[in-house]
Amino acid sequence: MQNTPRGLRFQIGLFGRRNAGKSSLLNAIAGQDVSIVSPVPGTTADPVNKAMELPPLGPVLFIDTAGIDDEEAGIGALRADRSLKTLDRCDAALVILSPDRLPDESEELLFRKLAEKNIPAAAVLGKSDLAAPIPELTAFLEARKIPFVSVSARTGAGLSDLRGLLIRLAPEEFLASMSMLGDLTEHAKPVLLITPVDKEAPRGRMILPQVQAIRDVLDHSAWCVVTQEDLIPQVLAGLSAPPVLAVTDSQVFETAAALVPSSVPLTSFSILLARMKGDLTLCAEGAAAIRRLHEGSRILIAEACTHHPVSDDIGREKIPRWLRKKTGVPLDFTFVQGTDFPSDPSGFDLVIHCGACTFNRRAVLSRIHLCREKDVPFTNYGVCIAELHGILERALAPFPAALAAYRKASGR
Ligand SMILES: Nc1nc2c(ncn2[C@@H]2O[C@H](COP(=O)(O)OP(=O)(O)OP(=O)(O)O)[C@@H](O)[C@H]2O)c(=O)[nH]1
Ligand code: SF4
Ligand SMILES: [Mg+2]
Repeated sequence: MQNTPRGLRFQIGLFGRRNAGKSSLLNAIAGQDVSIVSPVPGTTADPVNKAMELPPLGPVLFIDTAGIDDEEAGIGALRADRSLKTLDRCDAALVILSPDRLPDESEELLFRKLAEKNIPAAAVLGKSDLAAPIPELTAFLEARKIPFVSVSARTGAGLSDLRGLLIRLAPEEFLASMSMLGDLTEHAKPVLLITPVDKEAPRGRMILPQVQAIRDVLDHSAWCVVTQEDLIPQVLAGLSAPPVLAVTDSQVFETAAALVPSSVPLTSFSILLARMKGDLTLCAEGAAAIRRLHEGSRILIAEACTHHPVSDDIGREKIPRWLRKKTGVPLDFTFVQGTDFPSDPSGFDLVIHCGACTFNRRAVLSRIHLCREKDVPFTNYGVCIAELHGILERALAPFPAALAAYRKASGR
């Protein structure tokens, strides 16, 4: 992910007066000393970039800047000016404020510029270990609809709220920028798509994930062959080179795994959707928690829409049945739909979420974040079913980070 081009990273500027604690905040988020910190105002003279992976959001770039209040004739004013110019490459801005006073002129100007440029912004009330925010300040921010969090870079308090806030600030283009499988294709090379046409398949058409996959292959100037599972050997024999990737419907994964050579990366449509909609690495890590379930473990099964359960419903019946079979013990299930997702999922041993086709990625990431902050493993139907059928390891092969997280969480 360190190789992600800068343009595909969510770029977040850290702004504020000198000594506000901008560099300390960056170091606290990064968990390492990236930017120099000192009690001397004006320590950061030039913008400092730090690219990192911020789960569950993905690749981000923080830009630490010089204080906007530096009025020292010449160099100081130039630094402040350069900080404001940094705004032009920010997708979002965090303004680090002192909690014990109202914003001064330089900070008000900054908020005005952010609004003019339409840059999503939030306030970070820093050094919360030293002072609580005064009511006038919170009223000022609420009146301007500027979201805020209290954070201490020294103790780490509030960093988790800050990560949640960044999910809310992230632009839609960034959240929706992940392609379904384009990054796994190669120019002019084939991809094999395996789609059974059984009685559950809709008559006369393909389902959306299959159509999306074909479109994505075409968008990336690759090509694909679509087949049912029984013709895999003939299709492979007819290709002059092996496919760079094979994607199968989960229902026939075992057959596909037996027929597609192990040298060809094989995954499922639902794994690709889990990656596109949420965070595959965290879902894979979460699925490893299935092995740790014990008698009476509490499992939350959450669906994003409020459809009426059908007979042998996947969420209400199939997954609970497979989980009981796998663990061999009675388990305690709770089912929620729509907006009933708990604001505090602590107490659950595992959360299994549906594919969330009615949600955008931001909503899924917010739920993942909520669980992560409470140390509750989170996975989704597709990844959970792959684990229950013993195929997750192979299906994760094209995603080394997710595979490594899964193996580590499984104690292997
Ligand atoms: N107690 C406490 N001190 C903090 C915190 N954050 C920063 N500081 C202190 O505040 C001072 C300034 O911190 P910096 O992170 O260098 O501030 P900055 O905004 O980057 O400052 P410039 O680079 O000079 O603009 C240092 O002495 C830090 O140790 C915090 O959360 N709590
Ligand atoms: S995957 Fe879509 S249709 Fe299925 S339960 Fe979730 S939101 Fe509803
Ligand atoms: Mg600094």
